[in-house]
Amino acid sequence: MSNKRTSKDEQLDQFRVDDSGKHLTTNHGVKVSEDEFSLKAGERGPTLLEDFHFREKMTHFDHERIPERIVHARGFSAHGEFQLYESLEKYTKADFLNDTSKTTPTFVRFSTVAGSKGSGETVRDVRGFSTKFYTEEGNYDLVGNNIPVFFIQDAIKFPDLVHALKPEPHNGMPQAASAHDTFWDFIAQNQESAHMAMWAMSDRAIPRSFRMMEGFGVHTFRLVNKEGKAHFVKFHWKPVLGTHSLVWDEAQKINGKDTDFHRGDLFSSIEDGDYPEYELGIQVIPEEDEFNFDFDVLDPTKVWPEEDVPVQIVGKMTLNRNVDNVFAENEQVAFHPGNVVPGIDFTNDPLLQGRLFSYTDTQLIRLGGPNFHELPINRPVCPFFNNQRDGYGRQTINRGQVSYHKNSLAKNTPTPASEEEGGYSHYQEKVEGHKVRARSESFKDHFSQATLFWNSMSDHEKEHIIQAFSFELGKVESESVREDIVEMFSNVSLELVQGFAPNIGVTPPQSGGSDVTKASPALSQANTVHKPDTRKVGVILANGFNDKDVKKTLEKLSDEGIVTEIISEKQGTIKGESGTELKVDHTFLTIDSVLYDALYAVGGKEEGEAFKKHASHFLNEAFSHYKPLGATHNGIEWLSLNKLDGYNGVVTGDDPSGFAKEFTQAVAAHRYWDRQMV
Ligand code: HDD
Repeated sequence: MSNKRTSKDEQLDQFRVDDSGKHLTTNHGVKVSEDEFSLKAGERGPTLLEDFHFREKMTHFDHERIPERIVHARGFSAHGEFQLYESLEKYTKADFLNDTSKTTPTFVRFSTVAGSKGSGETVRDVRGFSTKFYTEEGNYDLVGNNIPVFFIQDAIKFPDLVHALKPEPHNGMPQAASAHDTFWDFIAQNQESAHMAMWAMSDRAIPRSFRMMEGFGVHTFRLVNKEGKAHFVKFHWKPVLGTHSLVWDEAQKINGKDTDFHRGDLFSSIEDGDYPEYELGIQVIPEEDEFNFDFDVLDPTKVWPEEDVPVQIVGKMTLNRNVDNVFAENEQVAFHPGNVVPGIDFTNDPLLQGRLFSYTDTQLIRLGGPNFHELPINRPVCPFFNNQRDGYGRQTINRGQVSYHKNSLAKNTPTPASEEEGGYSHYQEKVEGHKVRARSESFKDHFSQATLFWNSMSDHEKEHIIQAFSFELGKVESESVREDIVEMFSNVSLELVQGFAPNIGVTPPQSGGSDVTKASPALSQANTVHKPDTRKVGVILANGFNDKDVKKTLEKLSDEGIVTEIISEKQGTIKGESGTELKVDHTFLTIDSVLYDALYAVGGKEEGEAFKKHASHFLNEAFSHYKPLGATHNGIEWLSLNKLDGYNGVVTGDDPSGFAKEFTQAVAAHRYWDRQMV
C-alpha cells in the first residue's frame, strides 16, 4: 500500500477545518465574547430576542438531525484505495479497471440493515458493504452486501420486505431483529426468499468483524469493452483475513457489553496500522452463454457456484484512513448502484432495475434536496459540468449567462462527449416484449440453491443454522406462521426441518425433502483462510506474575500479529516478580471475555479468591464460545479447577517459545467447533 495522498484526500483538504487554538466566532465570523450566559434584561431577568449568538447556536442545534436511512441506518465508514493487479481491458473499457499504474481512492460504508442508527452491531442481520470508487471518469458505486443473494426478485416487493422486517408498527418492537412474526410471515408467503433466509440463518449473518466478511455486488452487471463486446459479471470482495463469524450467544452478549463492537474493531485496526484488505474478484459469463445454466443469470436469488464459474482475483482494496467526522462522511455519503462509469453497465435484473430509481429518491429526503452530490464526501475527483442549477444548499457558483442546451451563446457548451471522448454509451441490448406485470418462468425455482447452500455446510455450520431457526421461530407467536415455515423449508432439507421443528413445537414431515445433491465447497466458512493476524487476546495477569516468561510470550505473540491486552483487577500497572511493570488495559469490570478472540491466563503470586472467580468466569465463557485458551503458571491450575483442560484448542506449557507457537496456531484456528458436542 502506498502512503501517497490520494486525489480524494487532497480534495477533502479544502473542507477540513481544525478549530483548536482559535477564537470562538458565530457562523458569520463575529468573535464571541461569552458562551455561557444568554443576554438578559438584568441578571435575573428574561432572555432577550436580540441575542443573536443564542439564537444561532440554538437554531443550529435544533436542526442537527437528518432522517436516518430507511434501511442500513447503522453503519460505519473508512477511506481507502484500490489497486488493480492486471488490466481487464478484454472485458471492460473502465479506466480504473484497465490501468494498473493507477491507484483509485475509495470510501467504504459497512452497515446492518434492520436496526436504527444507535442499535447494536452484532445482531443477526445482513451487512451492507458499499464502496465508492472515485475514478477519473466519475464515481463508480458498488453497493453490495455480505450475502451474495437477496430475499426478493423484484424491487416492487422491497417496501413489503422492509415493513415486515422492521419493528412491528403496533408496538415498535423488536429493534434490529428478524426474530418476530411479521418477518417470518413474509418469508413463508414469499417463497423466493428461501435461499437468502438460509444465508441469514447461517453464521454469515453474525460476522466477527467487518474486516472478516466477504462482499458481493449481488446483481449480475455487464462489463463492456472498447469493441462494444459485453460480458455478464458478478463482483466479489474477498477479505485477506478470511471469512469468520461469532457464535450466537456471544453475539447477543456483545450487543450489551459493547454496542459499537464492529465499528470499534474497524476504527482501532486502522488507527493501529492493521489496514483491512479485500481482494476484488469477478465471475464472468460471456453473453452467448446466458442460457447455459440451470438458473437464470438475471435472478438475484441465485449464486453462480464458484466451482462452475471461477472467481478471478483482479485487484485489492486497502482501508487505510478513518473518517475525520462521522456525520460529514458516514452519514452524508450517498451511494447509488446507478453510479456507473463507461465500461460498466446494468442488466435487466428486476431488482437492480428498481434500485436504480430508489437510491436518488431516498437521498432527496435524507439529504434535503438535489445538491447532495456537492457534499465533500460525494464529489467526484474529476470536474463536473452541466446545466443543472439552483436548489437547496447549492454551493457551486456557475458563471455565465447560459444554463441550457442547445445554445449558441456559449458555443453549445458544455458539449456532450462522443464515445471516443469518454462519453457514457449504454450497451445496445436488443429488447422486445409485451408490457406485462409478470415474472419469467426461469425465476421460479426457489429451492434448489437453498439446498445447495445447506449441502455445502460443514456439520457445525448446519447445527448453527438449525439453532438459528429454532431461536428465530421460537420468538414467533403465531403457530400457523411456524407451521408454514416448517412446510416451506422442508422443500430445502428434511434434515434441517427435522432439526428445528421439534424445538418450535411443530411436527416435522417424515418424507419429501429435496433431491438436490450438489454442493459448493466455496460456500462453507470451514474452507476459509485462517491467520493469527490482528486477533485480540486478553491476557489475565495478577501482581507477582512471572514477568520473564510473560514478556517473552507477549513478544512472540506480537511478532505473529496478535494484539494482546492486559486484564487485571484494578486499573494502573501491575508488577511482575522481577519488578517489570505492565499497564493494565482493562479490569474484569470494564471488559468481558466475549470481546476477545482468545484468552491467555497467567495469574500471579498475589491473586486472591475474587481474582480467581473472575478469571474462571472469563475462561468458562470463552470456552463455551469454542475459543482458544492458553494458560501458563497459575493459569494452568484454573483450567483444571474448571475442568477445561485436555480439549482441542486449550494450550498449556512451561517454555514461552513453544507455548507461544502452539497458542498462535490455536488462535489462528478461530474456534474449536468439536466442543459444540461437549
Ligand atoms: Fe438497498 C441502502 C444494499 C436492494 C433501496 N442498500 C442500501 C445500502 C446497502 C444496500 C449496502 C446502504 C448504503 C449506505 O451505506 O449508505 N440494497 C442493497 C443490496 C440490495 C438492495 C445489496 C439487493 C441486491 N435496496 C434494495 C432494493 C431497494 C433498495 C430492492 C429499493 C428498490 N437501499 C435502498 C434505499 C437505501 C438503501 C432505501 C437506504 C439508504 C440509501 O439507500 O442510501 O434506497
